[in-house]
Amino acid sequence: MSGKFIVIEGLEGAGKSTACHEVITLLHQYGIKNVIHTREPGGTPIAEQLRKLVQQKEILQEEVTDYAELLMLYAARIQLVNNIIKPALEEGSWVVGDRHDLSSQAYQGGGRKIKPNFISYLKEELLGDFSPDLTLYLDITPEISLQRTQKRGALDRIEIESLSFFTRTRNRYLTLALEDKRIQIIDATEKQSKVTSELHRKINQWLKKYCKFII
Ligand code: T5A
Repeated sequence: MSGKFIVIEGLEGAGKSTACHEVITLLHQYGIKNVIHTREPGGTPIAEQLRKLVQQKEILQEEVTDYAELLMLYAARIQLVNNIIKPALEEGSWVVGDRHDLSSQAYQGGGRKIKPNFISYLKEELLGDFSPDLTLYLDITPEISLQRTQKRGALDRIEIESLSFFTRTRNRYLTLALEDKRIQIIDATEKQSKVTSELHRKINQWLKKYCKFII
């Protein structure tokens, strides 16, 4: 595959949407014109339907079990990876993803306390060795996350979870990020302009190291 896959991760309100746009603009400035923007769950007709099932508070008046949630997220992911992301990378396009597999490890593994081994098994079976070239994890506290999402209005099925759920999710993000050199942490509690300049610095550094042909 000749394109690259860059993923932005973080809790609700971490600034992922803004960061995705910044990364795409920066790539365009480097002359990388074919850049696709994806989001998870979502990004294909089936995956968007699954997104609704995962996020809506009252789906057919039936409780969503933790395992059903996990499996719906992986169903959405595999639709997106196989039908959109892999073909795009093979054509030489770059993909900037708003969330990917790390979200499941953090939210379902950390937040929901599903055994990490089971999630790793699903990942291995469904995605094999496919993984992002670079992940930028925007780190905020659950308290700041809550403040920012509450400002936006009505909360969805996951956003109404407890502070301890988001604390476990954040802790899992941090643990995984520290174990993997392809995941970089950005302090996203800072004001927007500072977060953006740190994002630029990290991307520039990474492009210089791994994509020498660009600079
Ligand atoms: N999920 C998803 C799982 O549980 N497991 C999985 O495997 C996957 C893939 C998806 C939901 O699904 C869950 C996690 C989620 O609950 P989503 O569409 O990714 O949802 O939605 P959110 O994460 O909820 O997206 P948000 O829009 O809330 O977050 P963003 O994109 O991180 O934040 P953004 O850029 O929209 O900013 C939110 C607000 O904060 C402000 C912005 O101006 C905006 O108002 N803000 C800042 N304010 C001050 N200082 C800063 N530095 C700021 N940065 C942003």
